[in-house]
Amino acid sequence: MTTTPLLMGVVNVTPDSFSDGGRWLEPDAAVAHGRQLLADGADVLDIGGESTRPGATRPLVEEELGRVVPVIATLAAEGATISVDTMRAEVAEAALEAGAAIVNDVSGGLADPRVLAVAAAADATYVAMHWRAHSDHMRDFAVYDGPGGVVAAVRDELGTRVDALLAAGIRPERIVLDPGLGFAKKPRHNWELLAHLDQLTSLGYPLLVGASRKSFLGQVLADGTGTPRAVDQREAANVALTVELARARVWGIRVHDVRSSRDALRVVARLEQEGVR
Ligand code: PMM
Repeated sequence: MTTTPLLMGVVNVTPDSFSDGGRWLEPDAAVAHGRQLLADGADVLDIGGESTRPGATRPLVEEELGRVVPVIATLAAEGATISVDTMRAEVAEAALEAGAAIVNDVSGGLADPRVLAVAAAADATYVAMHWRAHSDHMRDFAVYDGPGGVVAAVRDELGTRVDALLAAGIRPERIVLDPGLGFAKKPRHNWELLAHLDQLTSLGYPLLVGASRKSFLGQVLADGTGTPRAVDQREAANVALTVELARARVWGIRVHDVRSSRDALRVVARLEQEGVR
């Protein structure tokens, strides 16, 4: 039996995302990009209208709605499984009405607690990511001095979010957790979390992980002068993580370049057929 994780392809309908801001802002461009990601082997399209890059300011809710809803409606009508990347109840509700099946909330319900009732009412899958603050000041919250460091803190804080999700009526089988790489985390925090995902899995819920193009990969690939590798040249490192995440049995992997991670997952699955692990 293979246990290939789901591949979630990112469609950022934003002017300012760190990796691809502005490229898919027009609805037609976003839809075309989504179709290409599906052709490349995406299981799910994660469509978002708010950039969460460090320092980003928030769009108006009307702007966010206008960016994502038409794109979701078109791609969902074509049969795609859609996740909406939003922290707002209003956007989640409109996205679910337009055909989305998953609410991917990077704040785990902290930014707008009403999102939990929206997900519960629709019986949607709900991804709760570890988060401490909005992007304009999240760097101030990258402090993990307690016993057990970042892994224990993220585990505890996600556990508290699970309590809130269940209290809001989200069914346990609809819950997915995410360590939130890069969100109020320094590079070493991201690596520690990746090295100890088993401690998060022990909460009893599937995991989604997004490392694609993030700055901690740029930093590990820095040149001799310490200059980080450019955003568009981090893909081989990301694919290495895709392999590791598959072997760690995560539920899903969030990536920008679906084709390369799909290829890697095929290799992992083929080796599993031979009895590897
Ligand atoms: N990262 C980003 C946006 N949304 N959602 C989840 N669940 N996990 C993540 O790690 C995550 C996310 C930031 O990356 P982007 O700006 O390239 O989309």
